Amino acid sequence: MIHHPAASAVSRRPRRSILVAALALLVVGLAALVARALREPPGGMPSCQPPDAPQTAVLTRGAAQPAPIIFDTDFAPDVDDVGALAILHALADRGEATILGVLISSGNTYAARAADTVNTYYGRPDIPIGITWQPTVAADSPYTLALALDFPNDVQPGLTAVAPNAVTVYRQLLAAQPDASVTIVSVGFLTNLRDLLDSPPDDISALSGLELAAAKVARLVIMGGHYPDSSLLPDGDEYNFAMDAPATYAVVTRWPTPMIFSGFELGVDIETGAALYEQTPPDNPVRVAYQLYTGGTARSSWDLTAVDYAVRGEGYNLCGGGYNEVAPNGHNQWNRSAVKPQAYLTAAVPKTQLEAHLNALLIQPPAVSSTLP
Ligand SMILES: [Ca+2]
Repeated sequence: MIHHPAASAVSRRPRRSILVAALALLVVGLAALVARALREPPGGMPSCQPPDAPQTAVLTRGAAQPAPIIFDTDFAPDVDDVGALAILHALADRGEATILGVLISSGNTYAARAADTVNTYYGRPDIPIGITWQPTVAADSPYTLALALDFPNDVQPGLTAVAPNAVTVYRQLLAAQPDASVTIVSVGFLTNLRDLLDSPPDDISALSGLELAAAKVARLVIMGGHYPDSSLLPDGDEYNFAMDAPATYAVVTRWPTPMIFSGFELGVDIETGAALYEQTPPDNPVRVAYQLYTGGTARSSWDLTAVDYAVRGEGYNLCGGGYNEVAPNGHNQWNRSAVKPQAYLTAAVPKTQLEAHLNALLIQPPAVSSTLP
């Protein structure tokens, strides 16, 4: 458990007069009220302020069914990325999502092939996959090698770039979609999205990356940060936001369409994956990844909650009335001094209910399984 820091000590002064003391108390009280109005204190007052009706309409305007999803993932350091991709396929099998592409934000050599293994297992072997060619985070993994080499996939082997450049794939995918239609779910580093924003017009599109995002992306759902304040975490560091902090800062401050954040605190105690070992076959690559990562237990569901919200939207509260203020070091804080088209998520139902729902998606057999010739 993470505990918020103790309330700061109130300094004591010699009593000059009751009037001075009363005035001081009044000033301190007013200052505290102003501070509380501008930003939520750690562990403090009502943490979730629902967005008003116009903001809610903006934040959910891209929630069409089935949701066209681009999945941006580090797919190496932790296993919840594999679970998130698995439930995205399960939701696609239920007719609730369309998977446009998978983009890898880590430099892990086998991540692209491992992701293609999961896509192939679920009968979608031709989903476009891109990977950053200039990774900030190399990212070792206990499972990508096994998923890449022991299962069917058709991403070419190699020790350098094994898949197209993520920025190129992003530009191709977005240029081909209707305006204001795409939901991007980012569950890793914001490296690719920063590089997309920085991309110039090219043969794919006459629009810059920033213009493409503004035109095509309805919503960006990000697993990253801690809400209402990352100072609740050790050193204020949430992994996804801290590992490529300049990219985090660039994306969260410059992204041109609505953003919804799923924070560390939402997924940490929603533990899923143990059902894979008993209720799915040994040749399920998702089960193998969880086994290799956890040794046979469950794992927190940070990335799964982001996908689940992006596709279904049910079971989560939107908390708005402000914006996500990110520092250049990746620390974040919900700031109520201005309202932007942004929100963070909290659970609207008991977390055990979300756990059961996510586990059911994880063990759902592929609707159509395909193997390579
Ligand atoms: Ca991740």
